[in-house]
Amino acid sequence: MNINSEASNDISFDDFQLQILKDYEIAVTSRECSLLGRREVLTGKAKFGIFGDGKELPQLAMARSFRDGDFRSGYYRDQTFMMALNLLTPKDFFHGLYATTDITKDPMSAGRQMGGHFTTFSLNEDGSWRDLTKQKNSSADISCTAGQMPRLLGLAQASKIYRNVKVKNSSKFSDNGNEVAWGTIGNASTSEGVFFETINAAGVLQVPMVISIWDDNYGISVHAKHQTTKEDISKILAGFQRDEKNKGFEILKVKGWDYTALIHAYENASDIARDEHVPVLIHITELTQPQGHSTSGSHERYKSEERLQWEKDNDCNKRYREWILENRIATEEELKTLEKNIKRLVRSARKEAWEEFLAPHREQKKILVNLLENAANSSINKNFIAKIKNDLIAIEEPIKKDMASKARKALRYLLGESSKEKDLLVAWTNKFLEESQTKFSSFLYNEQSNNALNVPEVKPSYDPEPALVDGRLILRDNFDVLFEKYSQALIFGEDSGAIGDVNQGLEGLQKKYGELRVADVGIREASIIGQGIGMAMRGLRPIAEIQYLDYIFYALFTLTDDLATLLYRTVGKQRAPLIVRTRGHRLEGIWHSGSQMGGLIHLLRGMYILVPRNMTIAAGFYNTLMKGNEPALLIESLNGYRLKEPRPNNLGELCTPIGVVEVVRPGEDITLLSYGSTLRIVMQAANELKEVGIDAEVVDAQSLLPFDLRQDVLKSVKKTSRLLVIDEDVPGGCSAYLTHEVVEKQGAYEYLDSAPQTITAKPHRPAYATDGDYFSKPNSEDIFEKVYNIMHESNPVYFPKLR
Ligand SMILES: Cc1ncc(C[n+]2csc(CCOP(=O)(O)OP(=O)(O)O)c2C)c(N)n1
Ligand SMILES: [Mg+2]
Repeated sequence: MNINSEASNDISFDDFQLQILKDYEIAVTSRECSLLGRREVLTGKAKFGIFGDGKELPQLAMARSFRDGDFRSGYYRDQTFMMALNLLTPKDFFHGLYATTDITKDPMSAGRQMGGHFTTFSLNEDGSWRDLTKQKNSSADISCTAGQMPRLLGLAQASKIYRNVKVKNSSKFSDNGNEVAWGTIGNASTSEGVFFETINAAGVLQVPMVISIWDDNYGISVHAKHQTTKEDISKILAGFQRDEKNKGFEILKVKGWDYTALIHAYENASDIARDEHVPVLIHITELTQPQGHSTSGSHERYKSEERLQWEKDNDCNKRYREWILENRIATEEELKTLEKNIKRLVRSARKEAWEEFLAPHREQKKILVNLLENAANSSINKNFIAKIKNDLIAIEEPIKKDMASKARKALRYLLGESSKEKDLLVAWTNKFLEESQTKFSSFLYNEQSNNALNVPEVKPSYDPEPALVDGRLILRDNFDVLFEKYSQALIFGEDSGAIGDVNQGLEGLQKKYGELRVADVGIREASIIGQGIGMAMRGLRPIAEIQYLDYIFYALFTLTDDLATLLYRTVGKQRAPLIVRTRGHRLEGIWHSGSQMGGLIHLLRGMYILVPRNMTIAAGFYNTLMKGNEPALLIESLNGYRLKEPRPNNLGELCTPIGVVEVVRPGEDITLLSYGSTLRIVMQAANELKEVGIDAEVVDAQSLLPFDLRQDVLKSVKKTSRLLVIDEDVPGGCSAYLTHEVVEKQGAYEYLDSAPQTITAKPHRPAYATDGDYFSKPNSEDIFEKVYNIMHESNPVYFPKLR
């Protein structure tokens, strides 16, 4: 549908005039920030700048239709939208540019993200939820193009859930599902696969999502002809348009300089999405980049003279101004006065922000100069320290690094001396480093008391003669209790609904809890995770299922860029307690035996990663996670669903502690640390080793992130003096991580009588069938022989050579 210019008919003409001038004021303010922002980078005050110039007008229209409770999931061009909603002031804007590490000054990320990444607070200081229905919400941006798409789907789907499922205590999150999730994306970023994946999923799910495409014909220097078939994204998406017979999208196309058409389109989109829960796509064409893509280059290098001239003539702010004059909404004189005032206001906001950015640094500088002077005067290396002090004095606009570096270098000249002055310098340095480090490193994980790590253990309890049942039944019955207990819990994945997952761990639960809470979804891992992230950000407790661990890589970018960094990049102001359920480790062949734990534990810092060896422990982990607030990846043992386990009588209640290892077999001679499916093989080898007089202690890591917070493995090594880590990842993968944890972090090297060693899978993928497994993954003979050789090396007489 092409939208024609026509005034919105919901408000009076006087009000409309006022609105127009207010919008013009915001457009000019935002533009002035962009222009000055670029200068701040070019003069060296800020490191990088990417701005919203050339995209002002459609964002004003979007802001007009955005209501309390709504969510934005967008990208770095959206400063005008944020300003229109009073969520970003010019001063905030400059603080973001300078990277001020104070959240009250840079509310977007306390300096952690570059400018242009927009956030609102979902959480109070104590970690409790704010009332999200009483504020306008922006989910925290990430830089990765189209990375905002998966989460957008979940933010929209939450409304659908709240409208159709009875969720207890949901008043802070939704008013009957009336909230719209608003996405924004650049034209070139629609080339990403996840854009198409998400669009398709939103059409299938019919969720209230309005996605705007800011089309300026370029993605940095690359023209639309290299990006988009027919150079026209709405044209090629036309097949998604809904009609009388089929559900789908409403697709609108509007020119980015046409104010009335924009206002009309956004009102229309808002109504369709909000009332009908139909997704809407708005293609905004003819946008420009007055200053090029970012501060990293100039667009004169790659745009033709004609294009540059066209952009000047069609700059949305310029055309808006012309339209205001043509329609006599204001005079030239009035606009000039307005523009002059705005210039002054933005300049003073910039000045104030810069002064505020520097103020705490200058204060610390004064203290440090004093300390250095006193230390110099009391030292035999007076001249060297005085030089450092003078160098610091010469830095007029100091940053933290200047002070940290100078203080630490000065201390080298005080080696071996002892004085009160030195002690004071040491104390200042330690405190300064600690406080500064916190500003950059806090909130990788939840630092509040509502953390799953604080959930007390509840051991499984058993009837006197418990039934031995398939592992999958333990999971199923545990999920049953969870869904009963938590009305905000829901699970979805490929085959998770009607058949109750590929291993029947959810058998019958869709019938009981409905198709929205136990749901089948398309084959689209990235947006499955996105669904989970978005819903978790709106107070639901989703469990997103990735059918096999081997396929998590199709979602890995969303997990690592979005979910794992969310708490960190918002300095604890937003969270998504999403549980990712999957199954992995050895089963059959290259694509169903993955145990790529090294990759995952490195890429997913910020999440918990749990690898239970059986389904009772897995059930306990789910229960613990539901009581906490952290995102987690839980990998069930793929070959454990049909193994018999005694059925606990406290399913839904038992809680496995996170970050705690379990000694599964006590022993004296060597510590065998393992996890997951491999652990069963380690146990078999340990029993066989007993026959040759080797008494191995077997420890199940269970929780890789975090690992062994009580340092129980160290206790084990203190007793055995030997350590072998066994897993089925590649050499140097997770086994190297575990060895680092035990030997270096826990300090076990002091107690070792033999070199710490690892047994892993081969570096290639696991080959098919039983022999493929035997020769690809560690087997019990490998473990037996490795342990035997370690013992042989330490006592060749008692343990003669084996082969
Ligand atoms: C996944 C990913 N690939 C590449 C980049 C580098 N990059 C940043 S912006 C950009 C161009 C985006 O163009 P478009 O989507 O049209 O947005 P515009 O900047 O034109 O508004 C690229 C390639 C990135 N940030 N993320
Ligand atoms: Mg573009």
